[in-house]
Amino acid sequence: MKDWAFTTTIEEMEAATNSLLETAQKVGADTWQQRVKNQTPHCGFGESGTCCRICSMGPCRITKKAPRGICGCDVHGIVGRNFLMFTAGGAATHSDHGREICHTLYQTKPDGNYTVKDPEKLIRIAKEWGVETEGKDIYDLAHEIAEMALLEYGKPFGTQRFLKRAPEHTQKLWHDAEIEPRAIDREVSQSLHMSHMGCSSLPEALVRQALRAGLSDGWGGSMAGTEFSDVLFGTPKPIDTEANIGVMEKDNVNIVVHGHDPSLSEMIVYYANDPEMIAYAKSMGAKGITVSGVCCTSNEVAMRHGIPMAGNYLNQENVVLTGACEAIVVDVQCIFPALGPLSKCFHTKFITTSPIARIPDSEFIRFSSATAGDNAKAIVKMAIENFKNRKPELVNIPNLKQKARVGYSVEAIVKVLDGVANSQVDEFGTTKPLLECVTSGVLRGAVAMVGCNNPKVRPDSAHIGLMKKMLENDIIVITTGCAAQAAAKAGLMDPEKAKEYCGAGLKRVCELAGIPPVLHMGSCVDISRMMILAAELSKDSGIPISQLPVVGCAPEWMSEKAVSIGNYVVATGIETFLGVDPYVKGSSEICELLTGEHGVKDWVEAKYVVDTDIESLGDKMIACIEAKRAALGI
Ligand code: MSK
Repeated sequence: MKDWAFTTTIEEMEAATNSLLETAQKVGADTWQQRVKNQTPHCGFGESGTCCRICSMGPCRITKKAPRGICGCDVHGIVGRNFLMFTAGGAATHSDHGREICHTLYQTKPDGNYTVKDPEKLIRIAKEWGVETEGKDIYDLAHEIAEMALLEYGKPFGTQRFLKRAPEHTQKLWHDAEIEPRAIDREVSQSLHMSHMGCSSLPEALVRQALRAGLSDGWGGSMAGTEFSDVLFGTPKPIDTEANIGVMEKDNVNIVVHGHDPSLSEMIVYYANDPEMIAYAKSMGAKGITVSGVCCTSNEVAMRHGIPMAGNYLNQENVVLTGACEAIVVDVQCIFPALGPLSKCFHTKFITTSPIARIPDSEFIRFSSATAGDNAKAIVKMAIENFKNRKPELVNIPNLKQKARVGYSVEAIVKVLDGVANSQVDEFGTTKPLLECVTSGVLRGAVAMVGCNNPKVRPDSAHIGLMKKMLENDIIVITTGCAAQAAAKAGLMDPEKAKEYCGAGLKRVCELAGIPPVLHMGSCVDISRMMILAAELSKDSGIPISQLPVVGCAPEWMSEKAVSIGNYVVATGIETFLGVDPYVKGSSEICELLTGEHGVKDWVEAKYVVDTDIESLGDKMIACIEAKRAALGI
């Protein structure tokens, strides 16, 4: 076992949090650590998925004495419906994020708030969709493609356009299993229809629709979110940044962006760098302006501008507890309502911006693409003017940060790995160098590690522990979301330091390509990038996705979105390992369908593995990768 001397340990992160919790106590602030205690133990019916409250005859809770709800639904139907509703919530959320991005694309104009930053990508997608591009103005094309993308949400006939990106083998599996997603809104809506009182209670039908709704997210709404964010804001390229709470700066105005939609944070970043705003901050006694981020909004601006990452999901209260946060500006998703009352204990302005995320005790500045510049400027100004209200005796920014190289879009990965082997590359590049590393055994395989934090798991310990284990075993890690930020905070994205902890093969690849062994691929919607990468690897090798030595893992997941993600990753043929139970253990039939050898595995050639013992989860992941290698004879 290596001595991970250069990384930031979980203990150091906890010590930093504890010092912030002392401030919380001083000012009488409520924190999630306390609320977890108040909520423990959790309801056993809820945890096993056996509580039904979809009509007003109940709620019905299934026990040995009462094996059916009042309508007669058994435990398998109840657990299955709950699982499907969870998925629909996640698919709706990710996809609606994608829809907002499409609307923003529709608003682009040469001198507007939003412009087309990656015209090549736009043209590539247009060609893929059979749209004539020759001689067309790029903004006319942007508007045409945006409208086509928006129609994917409600088209009356046909299936999602992006499905054609999958290998033919995968497309056939989806077709045969009848899980090809049609219009995105239709899949969400049909999921809620099926789980309504008096509709489906057949486990197989519920799980099949859960996969279909998940696919409408991963190969529909999320993919639109990612692709058109790239068109709007630029396709990420490797860029250096820093991560952990110490990126906030004591003498500067600190603005923290939090949420998911880059349309807002891009503008905040732009105006925070405006010389006029910097001069204004100086006139207010600050040395400058620091924008940092939390959750996926942070990933978006880190990948494109090198904006530092202050923390992930369970760190969102920490940024306020530093006493040095002038404004925490949020858009949508993963935002604790607790930030309202917490901010009131400090001078912090808690600014909500979206009609989709209205939260008590916040200041609401409605953000829209038409007025984006003015909105962002007003927010930055508000933060600057709040600097003077700081209480110096409450300021405590723990000195914890690590360097991180981020920005590994599929395009970037293909490009950097081309330096490792001398394969021929076509116009858009190829994954062949990566495949050569895997088939030769230099790399044993890859893990896509994604997802949130969850107080049920010691924060970040599962992400970081599993990543270290993979690196030592020559397994490269690709990551998004809060898992990515966990890696960055620990130092696993510092190419110089992290390579020292890899097995010999992975270390060599990292040195030759100048990459860290844990690759930051973006935010939650960017898991669609991982699907594209898997599809390209399969097409370039002729090996079905399910046979590649690649697995997915969400060891600390918590949100409905994560269940939707899990469903589309599994449905894409990638075995997916969870460290938190998805509220299904109350039904042997649903568990069998999701984790057995003859459920979803028969339809899509992959399944879930759930193990809350993280060490054992890691062993199973490695065993799965090695078994796939053995089956391929490599
Ligand atoms: S932000 S969904 S806590 S990864 Fe995408 Fe993090 Fe999970 Fe939110």
